Parts: sequence; structure tokens; C-alpha cells
Amino acid sequence: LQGLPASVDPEVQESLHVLTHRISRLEGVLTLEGKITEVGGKILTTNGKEVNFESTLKACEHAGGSIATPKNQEENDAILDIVKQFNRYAYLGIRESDVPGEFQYLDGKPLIYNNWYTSEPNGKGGENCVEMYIDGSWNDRKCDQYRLTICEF
Ligand code: GMH
Ligand code: CA
Repeated sequence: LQGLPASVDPEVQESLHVLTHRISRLEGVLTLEGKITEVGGKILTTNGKEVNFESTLKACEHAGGSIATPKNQEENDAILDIVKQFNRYAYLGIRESDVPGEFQYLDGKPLIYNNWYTSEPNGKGGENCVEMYIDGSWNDRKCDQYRLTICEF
């Protein structure tokens, strides 16, 4: 186990080691069964339900996570895998800022990655949420649609 001070009790170190291995095995089982996807330390999962944006936020938070927010192409591809499996669009953890046409993460930070579909975003302040299409590209869209719930942890 990395990053542990040498002063940590050897028995505590051993317990952490055992726990780490048990967690990896659980992740392996869940991944194999298609229940979760692991991407760069992030875990993605869906409950298969389609709800509006606010309900997606609530469902993910209730589960102890947050709505899926792709920050690079690898994460976008991992979300896309789930979108393809269910053949349903999904809302992402991105919203329009106070500046129409400018989108940001839910914490207000600017986007570091985007995958807009051609001519998107086109809502000009009237489409405050973002959905992922079945090809992984993004569209700004009203927040009242029913979209596949995908959370990250
Ligand atoms: C307009 C057109 C469509 C586009 C939609 C979409 C709505 O209706 O530009 O081609 O698919 O907007 O952007 O979110
Ligand atoms: Ca749009």
C-alpha cells in the first residue's frame, strides 16, 4: 500500500492491505457482470432509469456519487459504452453558465474537454443542460427530458 507513513501500525497496514484486495475483487466481479465500469479511478454505473436532469442529480447524490461528467475522451468513451448498451441518451454533469452558450461543470469551473455535435451548442440560453447522443457527441438540451441516469463515484 503506497503513501502510508512508516509509523502506521503494521497490523493496521495489514488490515488496509486486505481491504484493498477485497475491494479490487469486488470491482472485478461488478465489472465482469457489467454493473460498473472503471475508468482512470472513476467508477461509472447506471440504474437503467430515465429521469429529468434534477432527478438524475438527486439519484446520484442519494447514492453517494454525482452525475457522470466526462473530463477527457477516455471518460467520454466509458459513458458512451453505457449509453450504447441502453440505446438511450444521458444527461451529463454540465450546465450552461450565466453567459448564454457558455457551459461549465456543476461546481462552476470551465470545461477542460468537450465533444459537441456539429453546430452545438445552439440553444443560446434556452437549453441549459447537456445530453450525450448514441455516438458520444454532446447536445445542449432542455433539462426536462427523460434521460438515462449515469452516475460516477
Ligand atoms: C434544432 C436544429 C436541430 C438540432 C436541435 C437540437 C436541440 O432543432 O438545429 O438540427 O438537432 O436544434 O440542437 O437541442
Ligand atoms: Ca441543442
